[in-house]
Parts: sequence; structure tokens; C-alpha cells
Amino acid sequence: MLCVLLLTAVIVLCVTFTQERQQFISKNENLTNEREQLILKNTNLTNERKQSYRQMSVNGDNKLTAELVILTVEWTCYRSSFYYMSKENKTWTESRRYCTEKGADLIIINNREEKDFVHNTSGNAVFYIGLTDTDVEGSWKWVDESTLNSSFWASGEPNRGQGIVDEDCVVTVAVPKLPEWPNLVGWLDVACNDKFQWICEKRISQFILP
Ligand SMILES: [Ca+2]
Ligand SMILES: [Ca+2]
Repeated sequence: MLCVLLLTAVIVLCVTFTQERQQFISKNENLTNEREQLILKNTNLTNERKQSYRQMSVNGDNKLTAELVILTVEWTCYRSSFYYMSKENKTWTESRRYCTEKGADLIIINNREEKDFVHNTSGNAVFYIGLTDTDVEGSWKWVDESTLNSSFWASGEPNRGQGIVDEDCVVTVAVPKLPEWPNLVGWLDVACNDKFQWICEKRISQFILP
């Protein structure tokens, strides 16, 4: 009798185990299928992404890529902007046109940190910045139409050309150019038709993302 009971128990355990094993195998199969589907989906997405990059290059519609390529050459990144410091000289209007053609504009110096960055990278050069009072004499405005909040005029500037010439544009000087004026460091108003080097700025937020 005991033997029969034991045999029954063994059979029941065996059946239960076999069922569980079967369930486990089938669950494993499902997971393998799901995994394969996910791999396939991932491959499809990667292909789609590659395709869209390829399309961007083929269409010539890759403004962002083109801009980034331009900016990696000759432009410097500092905080949230890219800067271009020219080697040649142009008038203020010509300088500005150079920047706008690159999707940028003449630099707007928003704060002391940006002023220090320009000062430390200028060397002996004199650069045009995006500040002018061409519209209303004495009312200085940045190229984005914002008014001047933090100013870093050189001592005695703006001096409006000492009343002799109209000086509606602004340059930044890091190293005194004239030994007799050793303090002439900072911003100077100058005649817009004089030719100087210039700095373009493109804010990272200005990029057109695809
Ligand atoms: Ca700025
Ligand atoms: Ca001046």
C-alpha cells in the first residue's frame, strides 16, 4: 500500500515538474522571440537614421551639418557661443555682412565674462563689435536691437571723435595702441568706414535643428 502511495506521489511530482518545465521552455521561447523582434526593430531604426542622414547630404538640405563643418574651422567655442575672429580688415557694415552671411552676426558682449574672453583672446588686434548708435546719436544699441546694459568703454570714450568726426561704431582694444594713452583699453567709438578686424558670434541656440 505504501509503495502504491509513494509511486503515485512520484508520478504526480513528475507530471508537475514536466508541466513547469514545459511552461518554462515556452516562456523562454517567447522571450527569445521578443528579443529577436527588438533586435530587428533596432536594426530598422538604425537603417532609417542612416537613410535620413544620407538623404540630408544628398538633398543639400543639411544646413546644420554644413554650419557645423564651417564652425569647426577657424571658429572658437566659448560657453554658449561660437566666435570668429577675422584676420583681415573691413568697414563695420562689411564686417557685419560677413557674419550674417555665415548665419551669425557681429558679437554682442552680454557680460563681464564674455568681455574678458574677448580681451584675453584679442592680442594686439582691434576688433569691431556689434554695437552702434547710427540710428539715434548717443543711444547705443546691439545688432539684435537690444540696448546697452553692461558697458566696458575705455577711459574717455565714447568721445564722438572729439566732435571732429562722426563715430557711430565700436571697436574693442585689449592692448593699448598708443604709448601716450596707456589706459586706452576697452571699447572705443570709431568712424564706421574705418577698417578693422571684427568678431562674429553665433549662439548655440541659433542653430536650426533638424
Ligand atoms: Ca554674446
Ligand atoms: Ca572715439
